[in-house]
Amino acid sequence: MPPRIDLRSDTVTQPTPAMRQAMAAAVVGDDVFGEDPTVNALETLAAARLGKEAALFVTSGTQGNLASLLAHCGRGDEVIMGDQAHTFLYEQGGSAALGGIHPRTLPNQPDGTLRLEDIAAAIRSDNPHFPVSRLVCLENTHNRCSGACLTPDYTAAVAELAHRHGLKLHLDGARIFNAAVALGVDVQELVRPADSVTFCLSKGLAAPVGSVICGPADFIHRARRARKVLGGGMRQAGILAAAGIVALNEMVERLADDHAHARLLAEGIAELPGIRLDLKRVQTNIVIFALDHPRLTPAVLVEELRRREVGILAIGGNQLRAVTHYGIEREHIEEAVAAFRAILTTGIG
Ligand code: TLP
Repeated sequence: MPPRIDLRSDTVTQPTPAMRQAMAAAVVGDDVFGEDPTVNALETLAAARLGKEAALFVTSGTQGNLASLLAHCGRGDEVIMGDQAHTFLYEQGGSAALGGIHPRTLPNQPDGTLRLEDIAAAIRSDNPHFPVSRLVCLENTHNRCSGACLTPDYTAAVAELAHRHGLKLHLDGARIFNAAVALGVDVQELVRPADSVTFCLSKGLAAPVGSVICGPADFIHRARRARKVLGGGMRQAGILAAAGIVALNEMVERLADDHAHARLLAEGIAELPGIRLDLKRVQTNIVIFALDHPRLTPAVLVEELRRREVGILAIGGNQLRAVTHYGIEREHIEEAVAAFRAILTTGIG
């Protein structure tokens, strides 16, 4: 049973009633033949919304990033990315395992950026000893960096640097709409500099399944081939795409509520004994904090919260993560804060 107040991830959202209705009513066809009208409608909508030429519906964020990397890079090519990037840490090294793509990691700064000078220094010259630098990847918002937002200016500066050296820029925009809402900018501003972007329908936007890759038509053509070899050629996938259309049309503005709830949670626990949390770093729906408590380890805190029907994740070392999303209301956050307080203050003071 999942915990009643499930802050482990925004991937746990349930589809909305409007999504279930749209799914039941979806007109479908064989998408591998390009004949599913609902998938086609989602792809057209997503491309227009992000200001890109074309789009491709994929099964997951992981598949979207991998198909994008396979479409940009050949075997032995090098991709530059952050050492805290989801693609580096949490996607099984799929681009190396399946694509022979060589990852070059650079230190992610706490704000999710890579230093421009680090990127410039990592780009290889033409030398038979070296792999060919082909691609830079950024992540916005940055999951492992507390949901930090990359700005349009920063993204444009990285794109300019990459393009000047003949590299492309891919954006893992799993939560790009969280960044757009938090920064108060049109999502197109955030993705314009990038050659390709993957965003997720199944995180804060609450669709049950799926992500979308957006980019130029020739790139999407290659990504479509990559999706097929990865086993992602779905057939009557309009059932799923229908929920994605509702997600894009109805679920973006409400992300502001998730951000307000994350802030409420962060403010509620920041002063509790044993918690180390920098409130400035909470910009969107992700709260990452460290536990340094005389009596509790992260695993024990997770277990104690769970007994009080609150779910969070231990993410390595002494760090923990809580994520707000559709279905989590203010009262849930207040309950969660009370649970933290009861656990952390017992036997102290
Ligand atoms: N992130 C999940 C877990 O895999 C850690 C989560 O709970 O946050 N890019 C980013 C930035 C992500 O956060 C995720 C999922 C993905 C890609 C992959 O998406 P899926 O889970 O759809 O493959």
